[in-house]
Amino acid sequence: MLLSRRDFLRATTATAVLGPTVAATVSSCAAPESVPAVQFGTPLRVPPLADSKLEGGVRVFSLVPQAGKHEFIPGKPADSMGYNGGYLGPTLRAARGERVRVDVRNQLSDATTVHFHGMRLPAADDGGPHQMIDPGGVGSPAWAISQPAATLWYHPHPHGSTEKQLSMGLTGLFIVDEPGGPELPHTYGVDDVPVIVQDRRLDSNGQLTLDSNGNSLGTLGNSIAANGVLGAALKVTTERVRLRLLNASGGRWFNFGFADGRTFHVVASDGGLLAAPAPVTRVQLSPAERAEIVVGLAAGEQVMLRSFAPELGSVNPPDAFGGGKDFDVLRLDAAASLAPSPALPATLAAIPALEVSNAHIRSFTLNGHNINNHTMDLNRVDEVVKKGATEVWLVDNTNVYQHNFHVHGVQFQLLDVNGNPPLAHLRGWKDTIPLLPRDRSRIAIAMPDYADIQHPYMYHCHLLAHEDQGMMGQYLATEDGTGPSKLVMDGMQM
Ligand SMILES: [Cu+2]
Repeated sequence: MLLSRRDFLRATTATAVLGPTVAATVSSCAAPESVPAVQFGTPLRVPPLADSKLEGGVRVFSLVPQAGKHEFIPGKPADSMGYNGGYLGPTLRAARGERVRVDVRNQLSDATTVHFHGMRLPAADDGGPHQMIDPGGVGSPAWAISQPAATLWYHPHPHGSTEKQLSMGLTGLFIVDEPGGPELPHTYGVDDVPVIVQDRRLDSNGQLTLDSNGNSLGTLGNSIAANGVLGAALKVTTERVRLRLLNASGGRWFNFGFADGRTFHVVASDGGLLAAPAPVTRVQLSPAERAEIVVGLAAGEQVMLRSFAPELGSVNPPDAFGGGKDFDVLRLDAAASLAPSPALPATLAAIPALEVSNAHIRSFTLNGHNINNHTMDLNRVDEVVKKGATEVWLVDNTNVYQHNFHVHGVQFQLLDVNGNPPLAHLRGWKDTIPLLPRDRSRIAIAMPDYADIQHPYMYHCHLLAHEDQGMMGQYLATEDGTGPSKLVMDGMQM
């Protein structure tokens, strides 16, 4: 399989045309002269837990997307966007079985949506590109939480400008709790700490910029932020700390580990706890993927959470495609004495394998920046599934560089990658899978429990530039698995 002409042009733009010197800065960490070297030691900011109120048994949250300012570089406030503040958003938190509603009041000057990534919920409440909220407008998605404890997240999904809105800071976490789970560190902000990792492209004035510089992956940042902080440090006061890692970058992949090579344990994937803690020295996350890890520290030590050059298969040249670079992310500073932590449980959760012997099988080919040779059409229904059914989707990346694949409204199980069983930390519930060059992966999906003949769910590459370019399709979940090939437009704000 050869590069398509378009991919070839993108690839050569990043290298041959610009020449090696410029190409090196496309994905360089140290680069532009404009961004000062980062000193680690700034306290990690922990997103506040969102306030909520109970209204007739419904837990109600309020999110206000708004423009603001955020200092990545001290003394140089950047124009930014956030929820209920200038950058990022509060952490929403609710338990399995609860009914929730999120009141969204859009104070941006652009239309937006709030998509609940990884949540099982009705398509009309999913916050995809059909649920646009105009400037000054209000949205009130509501649903019952019906899934296991997990680190989910929320972000905008306006078709064609998702990369821009996320890059400005519109990102937050939604933690689902489930009573009676295994004993893991769970004190928010103390030994259970969210870490939203993003590469940001900053200019010499500390302003956020979008500049793909011809790069096929979209904008690759020259700075690495943890919860919006460059050079962040976390004071650790317990023997073990749980980090909820989210790769909220537009196109960059991270390959997390510790500078001293220590072993740590992955305890949860995108959609919840693993069956058992998986000991690793690296965990690679493509954009939108999450991993919860537990790492042990000794009193008084410092250790750096680092992203090592990601393993991107045959991608070449690696720099132009987001590889080839190490980044320091977050320094862990252990206190002189540490409070005891519970031992890691031997087992975490039951994850029964989805029964796939009679499953309907669909194929999705990622070819260039399209899926099955279609780019996104907001009016076209690409697939119709039966609500509650189990299906097997075969996802085939024919490109010579990486993509990933996210399905809205569901969690799924990765069955195999090129015929091989997935790595241990990818064997739990997932909503986004990485696809290295030429990867063919099979996933078993428990389809949504909600039928709706009008409102579709999305599936797409979560590299935001690709998504914006239309590397996305739509599926309806209906009572009997049949439905129209065009959407019935009913009250949609397009
Ligand atoms: Cu892609």
